[in-house]
Order: sequence, then C-alpha cells, then structure tokens
Amino acid sequence: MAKVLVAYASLTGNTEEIAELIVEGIRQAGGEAVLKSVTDCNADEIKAYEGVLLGAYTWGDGELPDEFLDFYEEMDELDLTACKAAAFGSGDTGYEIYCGAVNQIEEKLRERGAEIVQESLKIEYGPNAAEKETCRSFGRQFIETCAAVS
Ligand code: FMN
Repeated sequence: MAKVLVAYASLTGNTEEIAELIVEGIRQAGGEAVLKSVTDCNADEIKAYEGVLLGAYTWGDGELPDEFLDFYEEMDELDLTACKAAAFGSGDTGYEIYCGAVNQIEEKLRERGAEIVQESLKIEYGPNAAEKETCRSFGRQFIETCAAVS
C-alpha cells in the first residue's frame, strides 16, 4: 500500500485538525501516512513517498504563511514527476483571496511535475461535523488513487 507524507502549517490549529482527519481517512483505507508540521521537515523528504498532501492556512492578502516559505523554496530543487499530490488548507471567505495559499501550493506541486490527482480541499476555519467526514474522505480518495496506479 502506498506511503503518503501529509505536511502542514497551522497557526491556530484549524489546518492541523484537517491534516489529522485526512490521515485518519488514509489509515481507514489501509494506507500508510506520516504526519508532520512543515517546520519539522525538508521538502527533499517528499522523494521517499509515493504521494504527498501539503496543507496551509492563508495569511496576509491571500499569502502563504511565513513558516511555509522555506519548504516552498526547497521544492524548487525537486523533480516530482513520480509523485501523486494534492493540496488542502483552511481560510476565511471574508478575505478577498479565499485559501490563496492552497492555490499557491497546488501550483508549485504542478510546476515541479507532481500529478495533481484530486481537487484541493478548502475548509473555512476548522471543519464542522460534515466537513470532518469530507476531510477523511479526501484522505481515503487520495490513497485509493495512489493504490490504483502504483
Ligand atoms: N484566509 C483567507 O482565506 N485568505 C486570506 O487572505 C486570509 N488572510 C488572513 C490574514 C490574517 C492576518 C489572519 C489572522 C487570518 C487570515 N485568513 C485568511 C484566515 C485564516 O487563514 C484562517 O483563520 C484559518 O482558519 C487559520 O488556520 P490555522 O488555524 O490552521 O492557523
């Protein structure tokens, strides 16, 4: 079964909760997931996995959080053509650019050659009861796609 890295940045815990639920979904579907804060890993680590799910909250005017920037720049050194990927994160629809960081992460993954296998997951603040299941399902769907092609 495919092994997936789930790496995230979260200031107040919303994106962290989403990441944990995604990991739950991956494990429910029999997949293997490693969950890490983006500050505790180097982008180079992605190469050890068949799939990667990257998540962040959005900061400023639709920007990536500062703690994601090192990882984001390290990604420029990577060839991710063998990697399945998708992005997720939390935002607030009251801002002009909703979940802009999620869009930037997805774009960077695509630019480095990763195959974006599913639409990004955007949740406003923390997940409510229905959205918790959406997060788990996002993880299940991802691992099923990885397993189907690996
Ligand atoms: N959310 C957006 O969707 N777009 C933004 O441009 C945006 N800018 C923000 C700027 C500031 C100063 C703050 C405090 C929040 C902003 N947010 C924006 C909302 C956060 O992304 C949102 O509260 C998110 O749930 C925080 O996630 P976390 O708990 O993982 O840190």
